[in-house]
Amino acid sequence: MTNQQFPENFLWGGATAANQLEGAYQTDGKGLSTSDLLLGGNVNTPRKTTRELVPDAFYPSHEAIDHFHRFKEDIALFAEMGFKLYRFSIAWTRIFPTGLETEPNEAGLAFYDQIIAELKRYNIEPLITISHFESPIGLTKAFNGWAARDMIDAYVRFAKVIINRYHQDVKYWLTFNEINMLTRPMGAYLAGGMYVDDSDRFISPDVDSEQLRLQALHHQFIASALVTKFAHELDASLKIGCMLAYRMLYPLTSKPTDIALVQTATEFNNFYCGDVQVKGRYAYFAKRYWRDHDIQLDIGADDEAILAAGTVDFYTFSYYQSSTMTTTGEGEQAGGNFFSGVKNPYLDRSDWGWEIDPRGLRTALNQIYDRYHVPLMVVENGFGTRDDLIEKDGSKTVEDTERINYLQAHVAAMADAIQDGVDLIGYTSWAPIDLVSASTGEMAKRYGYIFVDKHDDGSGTLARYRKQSFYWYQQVIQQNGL
Ligand code: BGP
Repeated sequence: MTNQQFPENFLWGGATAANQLEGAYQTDGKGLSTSDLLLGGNVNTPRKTTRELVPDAFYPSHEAIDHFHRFKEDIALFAEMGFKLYRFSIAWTRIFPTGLETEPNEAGLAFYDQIIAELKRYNIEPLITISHFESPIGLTKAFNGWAARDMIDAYVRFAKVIINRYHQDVKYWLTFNEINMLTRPMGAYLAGGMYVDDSDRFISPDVDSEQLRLQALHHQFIASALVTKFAHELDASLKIGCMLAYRMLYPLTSKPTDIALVQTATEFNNFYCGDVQVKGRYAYFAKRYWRDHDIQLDIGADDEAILAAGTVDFYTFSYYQSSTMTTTGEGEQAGGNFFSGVKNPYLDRSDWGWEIDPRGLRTALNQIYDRYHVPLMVVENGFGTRDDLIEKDGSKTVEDTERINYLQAHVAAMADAIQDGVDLIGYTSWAPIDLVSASTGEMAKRYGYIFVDKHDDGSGTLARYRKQSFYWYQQVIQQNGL
């Protein structure tokens, strides 16, 4: 029986990022990336950045879940669930170890040749994120990452190499993961590759000014537009997308200043980036924002034309939660990845304080589609929780009912949005397999349909086990919906 709520060729799948699952951080000539210098943390202890490797320190990305050596097993499991689409990222430092080389590292490319060949074997469409929170530390050292315009050339060089190599097998590309992370202080290191020493949750007021972040973001916009144009000229069938952490916002009260706060934050955290990438120009409110915040952007003479010539074909975003804001000083702080707010009295929360709001996904899909009218994909959505491996019917599994409930409600919200008229073409949940958490560095915060025997102290056999959600998702895909 097929479900008519989702289009026939709907792209169901999962999403990962190289630094959170591959491991093998120095294999085959790979250089160090910003994520390789990020220490482990947990829900109470923030991750710290380091400038050089610290002996005996724990860096979760160094081994991660060793997907580098186990990708065949992992992709076979994705295929068993019936994936149509798999979103993954290419580690920049496997291809250009310091970012400054002029020729790519063939061994690094050979690894992704194998990944793509394996996906093709199972008829799984690849969706590649060109840059997912891990620029070469060589570029941070050379010019403080995206703070410098030089970063554009380095990125374009990298992107051209991989697009040239893979465009015959890879139709869908995303230029930057959660590009709007740079509208928030926490984005400086993860998204911007800029130094933030002795920082708490990657924020250091000395070096992390909004001026610097918005300038870095401008450089990413230019880089993204140049690569989008290059890809379109190379092969007109390629589809290049943007990727944002969509911030679905609610006012805590009906006070007009709360409503206004939500409006301006919606504009700045979402549309500031979306408009540049989809419409090819800064939004009308940008100038006012720069004036009010004393931001002077260095914008090149050709930049306007570059942005206009490099607009994306589709819009993708991550959605985990909504957040609630107020000017009243009321409300307790809620949890969240990079976009938290105050606690919403009507919502439940995960153990990490992330609010569960499937209805917000339907609203977000409508807000985005109404503004841009391009095809949409939800490329991250999932429930991070602790999982217990149990013995059932002679094999090991996890009874992850909470995760199934969360995902089921979000799939239903997508079905509703499609009925509303939204052109939603795909869904890749985060993450199909347990991996290292980006914000806390934990393994204990698990998202997968597949349990990986790996723990926060680095121990574990790395064996993979199917959770109950594995069978649930397999059925969803088989039925093309719930
Ligand atoms: C997004 C990132 C992902 C991923 C996810 C979940 O912001 O794009 O890399 O990690 O959040 O967050 P976390 O891992 O912190 O739970």
